[in-house]
Amino acid sequence: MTEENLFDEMKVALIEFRVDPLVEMIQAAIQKGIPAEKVIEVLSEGMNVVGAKYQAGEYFVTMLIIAGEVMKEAMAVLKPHLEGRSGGDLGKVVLATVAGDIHDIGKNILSTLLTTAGFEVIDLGIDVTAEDIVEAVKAHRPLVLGMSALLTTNLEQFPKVVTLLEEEGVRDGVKVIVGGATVTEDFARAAGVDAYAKTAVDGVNICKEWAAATLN
Ligand code: B1M
Repeated sequence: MTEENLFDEMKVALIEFRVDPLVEMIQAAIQKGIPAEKVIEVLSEGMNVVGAKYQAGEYFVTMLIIAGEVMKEAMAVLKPHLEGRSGGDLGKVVLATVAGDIHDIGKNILSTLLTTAGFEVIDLGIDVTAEDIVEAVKAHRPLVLGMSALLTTNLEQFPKVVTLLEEEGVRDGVKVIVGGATVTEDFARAAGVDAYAKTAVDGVNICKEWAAATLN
């Protein structure tokens, strides 16, 4: 089977919630030497198809929940294969899914990748208010604040947090990065954050650049 065929089959297994074949294909991909990060990218594309099917009325909310569980099983298989180091010596990152939003799969992937890259991650979880996010920044003084949002109705939380960081006098001390399926570069720029990342891998690379600039 070619890599492209394997990736297509993986997406189909995810979309049809067939966990065992998906796990077998992930293991086959790893054995072929395909990086775990690439598999995450492929599965994320599969989740977008699940979302499109939901939007088209073909899938219901229960199916979104099941897809989320299948994705978590896949991540458990991939986690040991993510390249990494430990120690958190690249700096602290505070992460949160914004208020009103409970989507956490992308945030959790980012958290795992940041940890294996050498960051210390303080994960505030889901549905976190702007006030709590800013309190965490004041308490932990991280190098980076990362916010994830998947509902367009809740993207307004990004500028709200930025304004609050400014009001509390801590905006200059922290780099702010945002991401999530419905976030766009234009929206992120208008929200006053420092960076937008389309994928978790892009997000980690941006954080690494910031860490390097600070450590040099
Ligand atoms: Co919901 N959901 N959902 N959902 N869900 C979306 C987001 C949606 C786009 C589906 C659709 O209609 N096409 C839609 C939002 C529409 C919109 O606002 N424009 C939607 C909706 C409407 C809803 C509900 C309102 C449904 C309802 O109840 N009627 C409800 C809202 C609940 C709430 O939050 N208050 C809801 C609920 C759920 C579940 C709980 C059932 C489940 C989430 C389970 C969980 O997270 N534990 C779920 C799921 C699974 C999805 C879809 C299908 C998949 C999301 C996902 O996990 N993708 C999603 C469709 C889609 O995304 N296209 C959808 C895989 C994940 C790896 O991708 O999180 O984007 P993502 O992360 C990527 C990148 O974006 C990036 O890295 C990751 C990997 O590269 N990234 C970052 C993410 N955060 C980052 C932060 C960074 C950097 C990169 O820096 C800080």
